[in-house]
Amino acid sequence: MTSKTILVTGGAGFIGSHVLRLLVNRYADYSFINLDALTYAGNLANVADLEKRDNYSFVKADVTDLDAIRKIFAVYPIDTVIHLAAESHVDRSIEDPLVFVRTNVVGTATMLQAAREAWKGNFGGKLFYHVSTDEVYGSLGETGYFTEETDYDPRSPYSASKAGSDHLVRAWHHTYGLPVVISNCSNNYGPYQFPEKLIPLFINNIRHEKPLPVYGKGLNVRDWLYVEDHARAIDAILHGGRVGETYNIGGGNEWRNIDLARVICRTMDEKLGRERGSSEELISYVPDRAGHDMRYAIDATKVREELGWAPSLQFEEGIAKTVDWYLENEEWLRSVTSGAYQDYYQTMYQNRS
Ligand code: NAD
Ligand code: TDX
Repeated sequence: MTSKTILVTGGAGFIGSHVLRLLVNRYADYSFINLDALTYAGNLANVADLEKRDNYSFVKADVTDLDAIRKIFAVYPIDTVIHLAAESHVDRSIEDPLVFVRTNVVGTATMLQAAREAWKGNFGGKLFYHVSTDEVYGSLGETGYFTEETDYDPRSPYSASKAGSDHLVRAWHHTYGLPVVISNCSNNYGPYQFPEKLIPLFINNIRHEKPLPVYGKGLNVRDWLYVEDHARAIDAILHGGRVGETYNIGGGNEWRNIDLARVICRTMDEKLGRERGSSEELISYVPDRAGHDMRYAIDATKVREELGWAPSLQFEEGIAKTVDWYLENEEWLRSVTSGAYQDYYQTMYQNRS
């Protein structure tokens, strides 16, 4: 296998840290540069186990800073970019949309332009891999699935900014010939996810016997995938995906939020030795998210048939592993939920209680 120098953006975040862990361990002859601005969502503790590895280094930089990105391309012989850096939380995008446009739209254009300049039309062996979301396709009713041909119909500032970034990636491909690949994945869960997202938020709240804020009637449906399975799919696409193509990745694992909340409650009762049913009493219905997409569901036939990828974990197993990890890593949870997180929680949930 030819050696590679891979720039991973957003590698101190949730999914990026798992992608790096998988690739750094699997490909000793590749070099990895983790580029991250270390926003509230980025945490070097997420990649502490990689710090001393010979094939890994970290650079603090902002993806919207063209000069800084140019310098990184000038220093390292980068031939592959895996672009994950983004603002990723829908509720924050409703409160503060402009930072999503800046990071997700301007940041992606900046990365594309810096790669294009550095590679100077010499695109052999180069790849810009853009990591995106199923939310770009909009919202489904009770039936149907998102395929790679589904029209874009983003409805939140977050999903619109990710859709914008996907369009820019395709524009750099069609206009300048930049070799690109895009994957659009469903909801991820697992260790190191910031506790603003549903699953770690509920685990943390149950731990502290705080209310579990279920938006609306809890009937919205998401397709959940264990984060390590997403990382494996990214590896498969990195090595076997066709340039210019899009691949949808999903768990084939749809849950209504209220049913998912009950699974988390049951698992937590068992793990904490609490009386069965006690965590469910914490469920509290709160006013809905503005513009709340009803259902996401992915048709992952293409990645399965072309690249032989499939999720490896059953959901109950994935949830049990996730709960175990959060309970065993209370210090991590405490460190990310101190300080600014308290203000976030106050602002986000005060009008909902
Ligand atoms: P995250 O919020 O946990 O991590 C984002 C990372 O990007 C953080 O380390 C943060 O510091 C960094 N970052 C933010 N702004 C930056 C900037 N301006 N410059 C450099 N770094 C910056 O996000 P995540 O959940 O790991 O998502 C990673 C990617 O995967 C995103 O592009 C997201 O849209 C996509 N995605 C996420 C999910 C999911 O369920 N979490 C599903 C599908 C796709
Ligand atoms: O407190 C909550 N209560 C609640 O009912 C929170 C935080 C969420 N929810 C609902 C909203 C959604 O229907 O749970 C569902 C999941 O919410 P999030 O964890 O915020 O994820 P979602 O909005 O579906 O988006 C996620 O999946 C796609 C990621 O955050 C995105 O980055 C990814 O692109």
